[in-house]
Amino acid sequence: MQADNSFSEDKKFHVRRLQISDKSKGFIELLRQLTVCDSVSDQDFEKRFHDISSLGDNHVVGVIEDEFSGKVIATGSVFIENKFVRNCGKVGHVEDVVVDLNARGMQLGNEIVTFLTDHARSIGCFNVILDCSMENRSFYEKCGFKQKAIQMAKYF
Ligand code: 16G
Repeated sequence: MQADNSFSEDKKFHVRRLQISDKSKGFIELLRQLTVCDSVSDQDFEKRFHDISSLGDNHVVGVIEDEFSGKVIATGSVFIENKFVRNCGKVGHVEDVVVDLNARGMQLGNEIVTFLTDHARSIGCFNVILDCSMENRSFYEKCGFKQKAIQMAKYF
């Protein structure tokens, strides 16, 4: 069935790593659909991009670009934490997953989360964890996650 949006149902989207040019393709505006994300100067964006890139496979931001519109329509990241517990194991933290409102219903969120969890597994993580709103719980359950604990936060 055709999803209620402007994208073709049989179009295949692929996930790739974030590039500096994605700032001009709506990446910041997309993050704003998830939470507070003020405008970021080109200079600050490049600095943060290089901070993340310097961590190599330990911090990966994935994006899906709609090649027709040239816009970034989905994103998510995974940060790899090196631990002492579980035989000096590694944990993948999945963060900042968002799909553009006009691109929902095409499994793009699932593609992003699969990309991030596959990455974490491929570099030896024993698990991947994330925090989400109650309304997104069933989405993450469909992605194979199970509720384990409760989230606690202190904002500064
Ligand atoms: C969601 C995100 C989290 C993000 C938070 C932002 C996922 C899996 N979870 O919990 O990464 O940091 O929303 O909300 O994408 P906040 O700015 O109110 O903490």
